[in-house]
Order: sequence, then structure tokens, then C-alpha cells
Amino acid sequence: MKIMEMNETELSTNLKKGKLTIGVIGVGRVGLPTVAVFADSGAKVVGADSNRDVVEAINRGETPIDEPSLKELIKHVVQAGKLKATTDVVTAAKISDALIVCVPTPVDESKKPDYSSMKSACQAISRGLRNGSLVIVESTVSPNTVESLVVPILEDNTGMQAGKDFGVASCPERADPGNILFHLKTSPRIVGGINAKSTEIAAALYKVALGVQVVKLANPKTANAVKLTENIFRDVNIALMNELAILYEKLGIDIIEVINAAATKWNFVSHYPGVGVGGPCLPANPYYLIQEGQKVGYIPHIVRMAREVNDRMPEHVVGLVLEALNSVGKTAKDSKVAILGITYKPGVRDVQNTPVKPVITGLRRLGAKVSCYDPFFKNQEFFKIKLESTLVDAVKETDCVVLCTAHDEFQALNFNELAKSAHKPAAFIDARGVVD
Ligand code: SAJ
Repeated sequence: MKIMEMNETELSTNLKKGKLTIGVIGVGRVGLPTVAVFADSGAKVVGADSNRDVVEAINRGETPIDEPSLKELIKHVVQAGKLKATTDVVTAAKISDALIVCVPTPVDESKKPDYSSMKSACQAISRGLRNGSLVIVESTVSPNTVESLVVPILEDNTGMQAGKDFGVASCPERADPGNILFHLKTSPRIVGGINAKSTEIAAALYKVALGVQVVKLANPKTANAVKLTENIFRDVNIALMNELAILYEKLGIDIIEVINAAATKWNFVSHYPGVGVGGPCLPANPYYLIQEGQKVGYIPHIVRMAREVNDRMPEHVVGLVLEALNSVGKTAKDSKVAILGITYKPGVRDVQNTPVKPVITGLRRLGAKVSCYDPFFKNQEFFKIKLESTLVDAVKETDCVVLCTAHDEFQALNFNELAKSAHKPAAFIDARGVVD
């Protein structure tokens, strides 16, 4: 039976009986938790990825990424024969009733969205796509990309008509790195299909497989717009707090005290200033919308300005270090600065677009010696620095300590200990508003 002809009950029955095969293209940060939860829901799942090492690891029941409780789930579904990985996307397409595309869609150096992986995934899918199947795009893309890039590739290479011979929908990922499985099983999903049937089947699939609420939207571009709006809302509000943090610092006002007091108002949404905005999502997502704006001659200025404000924060922190060193009679040159935390956010082993990198390069350019400690990367090398194995080793003989990531370990620093190891008089910069 073709998935596009099933009603919700038939879909649910076939899923639970293992009569549905789901293909997930791109088995990384989002794809791997996705194959795990769909396999756990009863589906037969094939995960396709161009990275042979990832494919072989999964087929051994291993998990190449770091997500809570994912290791056990992958091992379980692989041993139960519910999940197989392959590098062969065409075969995955041939055997799948639904194909979920989770390939990376980064922005390149010039901040232009790079859809090369999306294009090659869709070209491969089109060489195996069966009549009556469904293609769902989870990767974050500009509004209109599914309609103007994905659909034509699938139609041209299959000779089939999207909406009639196969379904197409967008269901943008809403995973929170470090909590992905939890969110996959609890957070509502947003789904927009190229026609009502595509929306209906895609929504039913997520509802029965993940057991979550599904919000149906008019079309893929609306679903993509919702995802981008969520993240851009966050990026712009963080930029506002960064902007106010710099102004209030000059006015001798504590921004954290202001935010915590403002949060007592019923419709204030708290965001916090810091050394910058990193990760795979926020630094990239605004550029998807800016690109679409350029095409229609309207640039959302506040979206672009927010990126500039957030990207200037590392430089601001370097300035704070210089001021702090001067306040204890030292200069950057010949000083040693200890950086606490290099990941882009607390509690995750991920340095993608971390704002700590430009802090390190900025300090070194000024002649400072830099040591680093991060609980997730002990003794490893990043940004040409060998990270220390302990916090104490990093702060030994240091002239300035900079807290850049609010890891749990840094929530209750022992300043007496720090003072003993430091090269007094020394300074401390809290670049994440952690320390009272
Ligand atoms: N940040 C601030 N101030 C804040 C909040 C965050 O400076 O008030 C910084 C963080 O330190 C980090 C960056 O912004 O460097 C991004 O933070 P994030 O919490 O948004 O972390 P991400 O990138 O893992 O965000 C993901 C996003 N999920 C998706 O795109 C599907 C985001 O939409 C989620 O809100 C976030 O997870 C989450 O917390 O769930």
C-alpha cells in the first residue's frame, strides 16, 4: 500500500506492524536521533549518509554523536533489526515509503546558504523514488527552497508530478542540541505540504510515530518561515540584550539585574547578553531569510543588524580584557589569559561557530598568551591551543580569567582558589553573566 493513499489509522497500523519503511537522508546531529525514534516507533528505518565511517558505526550499533540516551536507543533498534545504515541513497529511496531529508544546509563564507548537499540528496532520491511515496525536508532552508529547488529536481528526474504521484512536505527540525531526543518526543512539529494530501500524510506520520502535536501549515515555505522566525526572534532579542548590556555598563547599570526585574512583567521574554551567539542554527538561519529578501528587493534590516551586533561581542570581550589588565597595571602583551569554556553553549560538546574562537584569536593578536579549559575537551587541541586537563592548570600564573561558556562546573567558582593560582594582581571577566 502506498503511504500517500493511507489514512491515519492505516498509517498507524502499518507503522506498528513494521510495514512502513522510512528512509532518513543525512544521519548527523538531527538525522541520527530521527532514525532512532522512528525505528523505536515500529518503522523499518534505513539511514543513508555519505560518511562511510558514520554508516559503519551505526551498523555496529554505535552512536557517533553525543546526545543523552541516544546510545542505548541506537543499540537497541540496530540489534532489533529495525535500523540499518547505508551510503546508498538511491537504494534507500527505492525501499522507502517516506524519505526524511536531514542533510546540512550551512551558510558559506559569504553568508550565502549552501544547498549543495540538499541538491545531491534530492538527485539521488529521484533515482529511486517510488510512485506514492512521500519526501519530507527537515533541513533548515529559505522559504521557497522546497518549492523552487527540491520539487523540480524530484519531478525532472522521475518524470512524476509532485503532489499527484508523490508527496512533498517541509517539517523543519526543532531539536535543541543536548536535548534532541527529549524534544523529538515532546515538542510540537510544524508541517507544510505542497498540497493538502502531502500535509495530511506528513502530519499523520509525525503524530503516530513521535506522538507529538503537529501544527499543519499552508505550504513548505510557511513551515520554513515559522522555523526561521523562531530562531531569528531569538537572535534579534539576544542582540538587543547585547546592545543594552554595553550601554548600561557605561551607565553603571547591571544588565542582569535589569533583565531579571523586567522578567517579572507578564509579556517580557528573557534573553541574555554574552560573548556572542554560536552554534549551527542562530548564526546561519537569519541569512536564509535575508537571501530571500534580496530576491524580492526587501532586506529585513533588523535581522541583519542583529547579526552584526552579536558578531561584534567577541571583540567587545577582548576590549574588556584589555581594560581589566590595565586596571591591574598590566598590558595584553606578556600577560597570560585563561579562557574557561570554548563550546558555543553550556553542556554541549560542540564548538560550531563558537564566539570563543574570535576572543582567543583577538587576544593572541595583541600578544597575550592564552590557556583554555573546557570540561568537554580536556587535553584536546582547538584553535592551535592544547586545552588544559583541569581548571587549576589553566588559571595557574594567569593575569586574567575569562568565563566564556556557562558550563555547570563554572557556576560556583572558588575565587579564593583562583586567586591563589593566579599571578596577582589579576582580573576576572564574566562574559556569560554567570557570577553574581
Ligand atoms: N545565547 C545568548 N543569549 C541567550 C541565549 C543564547 O547569548 O539568551 C547564545 C548561546 O550562548 C549560543 C547561541 O546563543 O551561543 C545559541 O543559543 P541557543 O540556545 O539558541 O542554542 P542552539 O543553537 O542549540 O539552539 C537550538 C535551536 N533549535 C533549533 O534551531 C531547532 C533554538 O531554536 C532553540 O531555541 C535552542 O536549540 C533551544 O534552547 O532549544
